[in-house]
Amino acid sequence: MKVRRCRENPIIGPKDIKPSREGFEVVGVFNTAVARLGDEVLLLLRVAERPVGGDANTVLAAIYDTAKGDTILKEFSRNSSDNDFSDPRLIISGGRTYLSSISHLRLARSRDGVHFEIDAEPALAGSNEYETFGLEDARISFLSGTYYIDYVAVSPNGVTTCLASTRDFERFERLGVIFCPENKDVAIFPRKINGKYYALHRPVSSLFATSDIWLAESDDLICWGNHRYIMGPRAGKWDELKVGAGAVPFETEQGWLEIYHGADRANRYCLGAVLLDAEKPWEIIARSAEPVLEPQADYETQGFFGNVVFTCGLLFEDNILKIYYGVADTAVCYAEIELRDVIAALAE
Ligand code: MAN
Repeated sequence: MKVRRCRENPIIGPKDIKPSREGFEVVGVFNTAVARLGDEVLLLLRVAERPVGGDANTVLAAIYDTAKGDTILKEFSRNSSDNDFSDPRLIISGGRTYLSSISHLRLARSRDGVHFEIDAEPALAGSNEYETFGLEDARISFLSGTYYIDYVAVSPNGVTTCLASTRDFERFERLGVIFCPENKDVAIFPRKINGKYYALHRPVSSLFATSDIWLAESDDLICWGNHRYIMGPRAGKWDELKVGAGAVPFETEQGWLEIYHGADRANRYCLGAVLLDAEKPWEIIARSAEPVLEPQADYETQGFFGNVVFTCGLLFEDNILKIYYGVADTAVCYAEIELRDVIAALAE
């Protein structure tokens, strides 16, 4: 696959982001949504932060407290056998799972799509019982004049997907939980198909340890039904462990093109392509045998959680996929791939 990685990659890193409050440090900025507004490219970045101040004995984590209406700190002892820090993303303590960082969504603007001005304050941050562990991995779908933002809301109640809307990226309206636990990687199609809204989503079955892509339909973007299984991992391949929707699907002459992510048993995340029928998006026309983008550059293989490329959005312009993607749960990168190369890969 001919991938043109931006020479300035990573285009946004933790050092470019002002922490949302004193005493916090930004540990990652990644998995960004993208939209066009006028002649600007807008990103809704996932910014992951943690409190400064842990030491050899103690790990600190931040949690949004609904009763206090503020973020509080929780301490975990490194010396307790009850605490497990083996996955850098998680803290398992007394049988309960916490996140090692708390994420919010931050707006960034650019005219050239590569150099961004980043807001000093969050656009959307934890503020209710579904968001106490943060907001993650937004996707933006532009539907009849309104930008719909779906994002992962994390709390002890589970990993849910919520919806918000905006027309100007200044005022946001929260529209509540649209997919209950455990469900993330929701990508809403950017137009109605035969009178219905459609979304790809990724429910997880803990009993069978499955993480597959499903399709749902809706009349109002809030209530989703008629769920259909679309596709799952493929044994022995780069997407053998789990798959999830990545970017918002876009239309080509051949059908809807979806750039999704897949992980293998070593938790190496790559991007692949799947082509869905234009009128019946539950029908797969073709799926790429090999990844279209895989962790190869240093900034993709090394970082907070290495060997990860992960997209929540791209711009499809002039027959080019302009992909914004998170690397190693650490930074934001940009790459371009010609549509014809993706179509060729689907035919292999
Ligand atoms: C996974 C990863 C993390 C994320 C949690 C909760 O462990 O994607 O980055 O924080 O899920 O969504």
